[in-house]
Amino acid sequence: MTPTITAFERSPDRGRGLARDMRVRWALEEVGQPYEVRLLSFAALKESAHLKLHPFGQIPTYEEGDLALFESGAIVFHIAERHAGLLPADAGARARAITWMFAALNTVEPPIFERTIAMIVERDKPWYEERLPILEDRVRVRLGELSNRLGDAHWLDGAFSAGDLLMVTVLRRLIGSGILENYSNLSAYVARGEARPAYQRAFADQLAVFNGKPAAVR
Ligand code: GTB
Repeated sequence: MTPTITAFERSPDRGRGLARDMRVRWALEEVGQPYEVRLLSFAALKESAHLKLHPFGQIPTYEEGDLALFESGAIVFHIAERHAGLLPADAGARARAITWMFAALNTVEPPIFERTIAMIVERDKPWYEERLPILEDRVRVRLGELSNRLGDAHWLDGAFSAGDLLMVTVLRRLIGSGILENYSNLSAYVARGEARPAYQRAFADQLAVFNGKPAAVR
């Protein structure tokens, strides 16, 4: 059965692949699972039809027959569990890859997201100039730790996994910030993820939505 995901009809990132449908698209491309996309306006996110699928009125969602999921991490995990290619077969390696999925979403993404939100909604507040360096320091602490662990390795734990997929999408939020660029191994890690053919296809498809061009037929 072909799954359907939801994405922004008009992403505020202008097709830079920063919205969280990108990680789901990428996972589906990695495992070779075709999918359909239902595009939603901001108003439609908060309408009852969508709220039945997503209690918080957000994208992405994932529908496959009777199954409806929300939360990009849970969706990527579901895809990785049902298809080969995103989680190792060995039980220990699989548990470690899942650990990296949680680390990406629970430990690395929060300080990055907090910085982004502050830059969007607090820019005109009197505390902004004082608060931003504090938030950026928290990001640097996490990146330093992650950089130390990655070292010269290509991926976080052996072969590319769903943990890397999520971590790369989380770190991409910092491209151009001048922060990520201080960690050359992390910049190279992100570039390695972006160079994967599955990533390229997913990126082109979400960009085609923004450009109003039809997605490639495969
Ligand atoms: N924890 C949830 C998950 O991982 O699925 C969070 C989902 C989420 O934040 N969805 C956002 C959304 O639907 C889109 S991705 N927001 C609308 C709303 O809450 O009303 C977040 C996002 C949005 C835009 C950019 N951008 O333009 O750069 C980047 C990321």
